[in-house]
Amino acid sequence: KAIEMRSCEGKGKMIQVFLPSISKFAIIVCLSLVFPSPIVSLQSAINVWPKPRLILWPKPVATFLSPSFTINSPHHQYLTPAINRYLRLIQTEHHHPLVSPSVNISNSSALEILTVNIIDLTAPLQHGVNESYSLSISEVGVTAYLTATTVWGAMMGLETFSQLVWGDPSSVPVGLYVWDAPLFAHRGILLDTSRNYYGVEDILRTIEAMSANKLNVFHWHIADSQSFPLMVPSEPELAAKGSYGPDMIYFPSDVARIVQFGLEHGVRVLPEIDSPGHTGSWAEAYPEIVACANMFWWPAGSQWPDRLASEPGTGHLNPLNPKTYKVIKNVIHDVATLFPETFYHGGADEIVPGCWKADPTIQSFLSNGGTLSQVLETFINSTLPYIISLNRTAVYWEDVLLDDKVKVDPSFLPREHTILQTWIHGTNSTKKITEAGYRAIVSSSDFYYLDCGHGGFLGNDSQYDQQTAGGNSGNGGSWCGPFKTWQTIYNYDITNGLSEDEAKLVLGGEVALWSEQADPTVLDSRIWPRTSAMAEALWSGNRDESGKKRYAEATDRLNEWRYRMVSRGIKAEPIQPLWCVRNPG
Ligand code: CP6
Repeated sequence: KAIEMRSCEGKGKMIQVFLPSISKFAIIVCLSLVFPSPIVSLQSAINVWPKPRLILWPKPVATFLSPSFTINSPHHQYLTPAINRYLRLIQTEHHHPLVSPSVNISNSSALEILTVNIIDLTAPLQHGVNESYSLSISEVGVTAYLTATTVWGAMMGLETFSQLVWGDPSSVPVGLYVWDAPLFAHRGILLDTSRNYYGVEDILRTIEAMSANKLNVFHWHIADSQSFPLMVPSEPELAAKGSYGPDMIYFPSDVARIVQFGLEHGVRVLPEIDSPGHTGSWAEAYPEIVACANMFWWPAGSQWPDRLASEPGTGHLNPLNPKTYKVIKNVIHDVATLFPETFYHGGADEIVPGCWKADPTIQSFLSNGGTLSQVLETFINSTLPYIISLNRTAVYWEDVLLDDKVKVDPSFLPREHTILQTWIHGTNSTKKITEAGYRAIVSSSDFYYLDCGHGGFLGNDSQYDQQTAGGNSGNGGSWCGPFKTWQTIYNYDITNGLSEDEAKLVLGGEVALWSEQADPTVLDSRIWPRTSAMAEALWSGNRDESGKKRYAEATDRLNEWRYRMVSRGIKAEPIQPLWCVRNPG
C-alpha cells in the first residue's frame, strides 16, 4: 500500500504531433531540412500547457535569457499591454525550485530579443478569429521569432514562450520550432455571479488564469433568481433592489474594466441575462412582470427539476405582459452597449410549468386553448429579433429546443442567428442540436460542471427526508454531485457520435461554475486545475499520435503546470503529492 501511494503516473517524453496528416507530413518534411538530426525525446524542461499541436526540439539544448531581454512588436492597443505583462512575467518568474530540467546550456550567445510579426493587426476579438502562431528559436545566433496572423494568436504565442522559460538565471530552449492552433474556437468558463457575489478582482484573476490556459471565452452568468448584480443604466432599479447590497453591484465602469482586461488577454466576455426563467430577483424592482415570484416554495404537484430547490421564488418573466418587454429590451440594449461581444446569451433554460401556471393572465391564456410552449414562443419571438437587430448572435440553453414540455418550434430560432448550449443529456443533446442544423456549445453536466465540490443537499427538511427514503423522486431538492475529476473532464470527447458535418457545428465547450455552493473563497481551487484539463482537450486534443487517450502521460505535466499556476497567484488545488515533482518520470 505504502509503495502504491508513492507511485506517480509515468512521464511521457515522446514528441507528439497533432495535425491533419497531410499538413503534418509537409511540416515534418520542411523541418527535417532545417533540423537534420533525428527528433529526440522532450525533456521536463519543456512543458507547455495546453500542449501545442507541434513542438520540434531535436536536441535538448538551451541558452540563457539575456538580462536585457526584450520583445519587439508593432504597437497595438491590446497587444502592447500584453507584451509588457509577459516581459515582466518572464523576467520575474522562475519554475518551482524542485523542478530542475536536465538540459545542456549551450555556449552560444544569450537570447536578446523575441521579434513578433503580425499579419493582420485589425482583426477584432470575436468567435472564430485566427489564433494560430508559430514560434522559432534558432540554435546559432540565437534569434527568436513569433509569427501570428492576428494579435490574438500572438498572445497565445507569448504565453507559450513564457512557459518555455525556466530557472534562475533564466534559460530557454534553442533549436526549437512550435506550430500551434486550437482544435475548437470556443473554449470557455461559465461563472455564476448571482447565487454568490464575486468581486471584480476575482473575475480579473480568473480571466488572467484563463489566458494562461489558452481559454478565450468568459461566459458571465450575471443574474439569476437570487440576485441581480448588474447596474443597467436604463433600468437602475433592477440592481438597486435586486442585488445583495450596494457593495455587490457591477457598475458600467466595472464592466468596462473587465471587458478591457479580457481584450488585453485574448478573452471574450460573453454576457448572459437568463430569462424568462431564473428571474425571481427582477421582482424586487418589478413584481408585476414576474410570475410566481412570491411563491416561496414550489407549487404542489409540479415537476421539480433537480437543483432548483435552493431558489427563492423561482420567478419567470410573464411573456403576456407588455411591460415585460419594456424592461427586458432596455436590459438587452444596455448589455449590448456595455459588452462588445457579438454573442448575447439569453438563457431560456428550465421553464417550470407550475410557475407560469400560477399566474392569472397565463391561466386564462391556457384555458382559452393556449399552450405553455406558445407562451415561451411569444417571449422568444418578442426578444430574439431585437437581439438580432443589435447585430448579436443569440445563445440559448438547449431546453429551448429540446425540453420535453415547454419548448419553441425551430421556426422561431433562425439557424444563422442562434446557437444552443448543452447541459442535460451529454453528447445526445449535442447530436440532436447539430442534427437539427444548429451550432452547439457543449457544457454537459456529466463532465463539465465544476460546482459540486463536496456534495451536500440543496433543499428543505421534507425533501431531504423524501430523498433519503426514496432516492431522487422527491418533489425538489437534490444531492450535489458527483465531483468531476480532471480525468473525467480531460477524457470527454465533445463530438462523440457525431457525423463529420454535425461535428463542424460544435463550436467548442465550456465548464460551468454554478455558485449555489461556491464563492470567492473556493473560486480558484474549484476551477483549477480541472479546467486546465478541458483547456488542453479543446486546444490540442486528449489523445496521443496512436489515438490512445493520453491522460496518464498528462498527469505529471498537469501537476507541474499546476505548480506554475500557483506561483502565478492562482490557488489551484494539488493533484499529486510533492514527491512526484521531486521524482519525475
Ligand atoms: N442555474 C441556471 C442553475 C442551473 C442551470 N441554469 C443548473 C442546473 C442543474 C445543475 C447545475 C446547474 N443552477 N440558471 C442549468 C443550465 Cl446540476
